[in-house]
Amino acid sequence: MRLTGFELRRIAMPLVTPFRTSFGVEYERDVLLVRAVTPDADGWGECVAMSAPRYSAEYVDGAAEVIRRFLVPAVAGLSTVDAHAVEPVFARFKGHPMAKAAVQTAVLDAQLRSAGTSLGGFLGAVRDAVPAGVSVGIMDSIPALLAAVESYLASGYLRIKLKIEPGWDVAPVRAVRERFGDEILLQVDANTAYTLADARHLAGLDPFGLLLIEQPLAEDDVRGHAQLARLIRTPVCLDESITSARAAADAIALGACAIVNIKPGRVGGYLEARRIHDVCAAHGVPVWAGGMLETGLGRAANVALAALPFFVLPGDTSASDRYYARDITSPFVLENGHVRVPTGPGLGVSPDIDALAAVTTATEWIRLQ
Ligand code: NPG
Repeated sequence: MRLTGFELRRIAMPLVTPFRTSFGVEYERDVLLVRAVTPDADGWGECVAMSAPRYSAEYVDGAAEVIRRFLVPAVAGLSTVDAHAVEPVFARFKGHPMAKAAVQTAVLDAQLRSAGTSLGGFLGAVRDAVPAGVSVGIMDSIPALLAAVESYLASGYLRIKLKIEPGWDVAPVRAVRERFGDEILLQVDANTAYTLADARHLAGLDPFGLLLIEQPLAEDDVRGHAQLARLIRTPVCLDESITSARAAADAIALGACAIVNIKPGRVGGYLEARRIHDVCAAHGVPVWAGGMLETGLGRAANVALAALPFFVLPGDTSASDRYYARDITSPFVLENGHVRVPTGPGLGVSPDIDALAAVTTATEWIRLQ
């Protein structure tokens, strides 16, 4: 494939409600979109870095800089470009998986649109719809939380994930169980907010039959997670710590996780995400698809990934209206608690020109030839 150039487009997407996690509150999603332009097709990649480096070391302005300064020139040096070819040239630059994933996904989308192949087909999807979970932010009060959970359950979400932090953990979980019963699929996500010294406190979640506790300890505390896993009954799931297929294999070997969250942005793209799926499947470790408040473009790709065989738990693959009143693509909607896997070429969805224009704050064109 020959590339004409890349467009970097910044968009500002207002969230329908503020989203609070243990690392901060988001009111608006600041998204960097990468468009790979070829004579045959355009491909899109969504960079999931946030405005500030609070989930991981990456942030949007930094990702844009890495893309224009290092990644695009690396692609320009290739004689033929495809998603596999960019991996080794990107590997020469340390870190920045979200920036790499955005460019690689744009290239992959262009390649698949030219070939008429869907991303799901390319990755090995085996389902035409995936079960949808929803992530519920930290709230100001238990009544506000219960009202939010009630409305998500009424919309049909099949699994609830509660964001937790010290001071907002056992009580909200207890309240949700008391109100909605033991049958609902319930899990929690700490985004690294605890230390191993909190093990006894976290064991207080044991009676509530949670599916999992996600990333209670620091990103680099894999051994701590292995120790914690022996002290609590709730299965430990890793997110931030799983930065590659090798990291997944190591964490599994250490007994640090019983379940893995896969986010392509965190691991450098969909090819590595697929490898993590395969490593986990080989070890019998279930996986599920994470989310990072993606627009329809990123969501389409996540939903395709979530249709792989070993994604056995519902993902953070919510409907578009969980986050956005108006998405930039045709919206993903819930159908019996499921989201349909796109079947068209590439991502299978394209941005609506008017919707995209309405949220664009900056564009930059980088010509390759
Ligand atoms: O449904 O897209 C979604 C968001 C799910 O809670 C969610 N994402 O830690 O997993 C996470 C969290 C997140 C959001 C992380 C934004 C980083 C940025």
